[in-house]
Amino acid sequence: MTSFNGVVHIDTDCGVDDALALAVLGQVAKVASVSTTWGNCSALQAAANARYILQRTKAAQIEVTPAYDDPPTSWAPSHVHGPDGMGGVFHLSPAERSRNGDTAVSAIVRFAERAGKGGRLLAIAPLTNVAAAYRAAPEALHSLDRIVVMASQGLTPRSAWLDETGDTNTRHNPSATAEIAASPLPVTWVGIDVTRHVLLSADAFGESEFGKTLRVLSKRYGASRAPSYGYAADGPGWRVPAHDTVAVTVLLGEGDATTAEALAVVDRSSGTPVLR
Ligand SMILES: [Ca+2]
Repeated sequence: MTSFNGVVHIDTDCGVDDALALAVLGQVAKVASVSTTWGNCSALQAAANARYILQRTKAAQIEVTPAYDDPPTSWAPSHVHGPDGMGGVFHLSPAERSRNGDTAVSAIVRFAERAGKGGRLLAIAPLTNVAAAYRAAPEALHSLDRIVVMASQGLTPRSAWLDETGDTNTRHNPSATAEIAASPLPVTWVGIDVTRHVLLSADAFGESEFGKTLRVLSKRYGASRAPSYGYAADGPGWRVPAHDTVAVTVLLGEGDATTAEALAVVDRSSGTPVLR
């Protein structure tokens, strides 16, 4: 499936679509390390969620390091992902802080220093950790082969849909996104104007126990998205958007992304920050 043979670090706020991306990447790539940040849920909750998913893949032994910074007071969990980020399907308790004092930022920097051109970073969360890692060790992050970010929108016309549903990762931390967009890092942006068109149906999950679990998880999420995406909430027309998994395919070299060169600013004109 993949043309990329190196190692991968994943930075995630492990919600439902992150879970599917981790499940795919954990099976087909060499995942070296994982860090979490707040976004769909808290960073400690995201760590518990990511561990739960990765334990069912070939990446079962991989260290998951949460950030310890709390979300801003303006943050609240979305109704789409629920308080635990996974729609309440698994009832997982948040992870505990790591005893060795390691941080999400140091995990990213260490990965970049070790992997260099043999490494790719998948960022499927607000860019809080990635921007902090860049500030701490810009040359290390620049040495990576590629950083694939699920955020932004290409130069398609803005829409009411984007204003309402759009670029969650940018919306949660626009200054971190702007910082990475303005950097010389080797970033490939996978925009929501592309990922929104990749919709999975029930048969995409297969009939393994893990596949069935992911289908249950995805079905609730998909149903909650049905009104804004325009598919059926139930029955054979049921679908679920695969945002983060599209970023995985780009990271693995299986497809091209929205834009790489043209974007640089966060558009705040409607009150909904969007990278363009
Ligand atoms: Ca995410």
